[in-house]
Amino acid sequence: MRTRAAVALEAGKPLEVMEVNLEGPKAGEVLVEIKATGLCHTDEFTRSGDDPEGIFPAILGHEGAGVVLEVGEGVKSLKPGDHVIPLYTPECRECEYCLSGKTNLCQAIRVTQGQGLMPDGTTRFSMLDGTPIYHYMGCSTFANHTVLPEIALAKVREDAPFDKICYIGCGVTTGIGAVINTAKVELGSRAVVFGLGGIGLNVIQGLRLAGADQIVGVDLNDDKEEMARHFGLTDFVNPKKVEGDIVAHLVELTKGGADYTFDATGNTTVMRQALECAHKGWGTSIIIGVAKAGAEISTRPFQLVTGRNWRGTAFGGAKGRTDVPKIVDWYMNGKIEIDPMITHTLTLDEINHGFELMHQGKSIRAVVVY
Ligand code: NAD
Ligand code: DAO
Ligand code: ZN
Ligand code: ZN
Repeated sequence: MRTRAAVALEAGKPLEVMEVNLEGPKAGEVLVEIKATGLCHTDEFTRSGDDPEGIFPAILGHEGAGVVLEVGEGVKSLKPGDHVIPLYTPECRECEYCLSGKTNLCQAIRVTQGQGLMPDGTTRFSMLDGTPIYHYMGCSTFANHTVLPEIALAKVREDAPFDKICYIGCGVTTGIGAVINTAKVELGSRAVVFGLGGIGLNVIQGLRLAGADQIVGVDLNDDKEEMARHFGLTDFVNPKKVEGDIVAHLVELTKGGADYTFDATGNTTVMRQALECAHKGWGTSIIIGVAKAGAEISTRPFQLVTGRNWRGTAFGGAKGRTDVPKIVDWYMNGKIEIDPMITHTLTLDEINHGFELMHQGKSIRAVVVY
């Protein structure tokens, strides 16, 4: 079949909206009509050329929602008409990692996914002249139709709006999951969140859900404060306005250091600050942000000797097929909020404008509706 897609032809160039070929689903695969997709910072990381593992030409996008149109041989858990959210972290429920109960990093299709290929080592997308187009994070939601392995699709309820729940495919789950699955924040905790963008705001609503007493947000952009307060922020700090050391300021503000801190900036200097403002003896700092290629983190080992913990999280530690449908329920039942964070709705033809809004710090989430 043919479908419309925004194709990343080369690193650093705007996406080009065009017709592409899409082969039908092979065994264990599913054809999905994507109804909406969010634009995440990680798509921009790859589009811009900052991602050393970026492969081109590719169809980016990993934060989608849609409807199953066709299933390949052997697919048992999904049928045409089912509503689904693509998962860049699949859940096969059979590999050593899935069975460990200790991680969400299913490895069943890891190698081919990282190469921009389907599990059989080929692509389903191609240009009209036959040139293969690579998949991205196993999802490629910047195409109106895409093919995914069955294990990379979460089946969700049918009354949930696609233009909102697409955000659960990355940002919402990453932020809330970092709090609940990775940090396991307790009632009454004090927390500091660095970066109040599409991920940080969801860390904040996760902290409110977990019953944190103090939620400090740190951002260079004062405009981020108002939305963050809506989601549960109790204290806002702009480092540019702090006289002296930001770490000392945050330790004092949290009365000795935070129980939990989160980096949602991707900046390695910030990651160090986040670790060092965690409480001596027990504070845990979670890295969510994806740093530039080749970047390294550092601190004095004594920070760890004296009881601080440094950890990271991918997709908020969530097991996609199990946890994502529950998060959709939380949204539909009013337990979490998404709508105010969807600040812009665009057509596929306007997708490059979405990346401009991201750069200007004007959007939290821009969503393309097909
Ligand atoms: P965003 O651009 O919407 O938000 C980043 C925020 O950080 C902005 O508000 C910005 O003003 C602020 N900021 C930048 N530098 C800062 C500094 N030095 N001090 C304080 N604040 C600063 O980005 P996002 O979509 O929220 O993504 C955040 C990070 O999370 C990115 O690195 C992204 O790639 C990563 N991410 C990780 C996962 C994961 O599974 N680990 C998933 C999705 C995104
Ligand atoms: O299993 O080795 C692995 C890696 C899984 C990829 C997890 C990526 C999560 C962080 C990237 C940001 C996603 C938007
Ligand atoms: Zn993302
Ligand atoms: Zn697995």
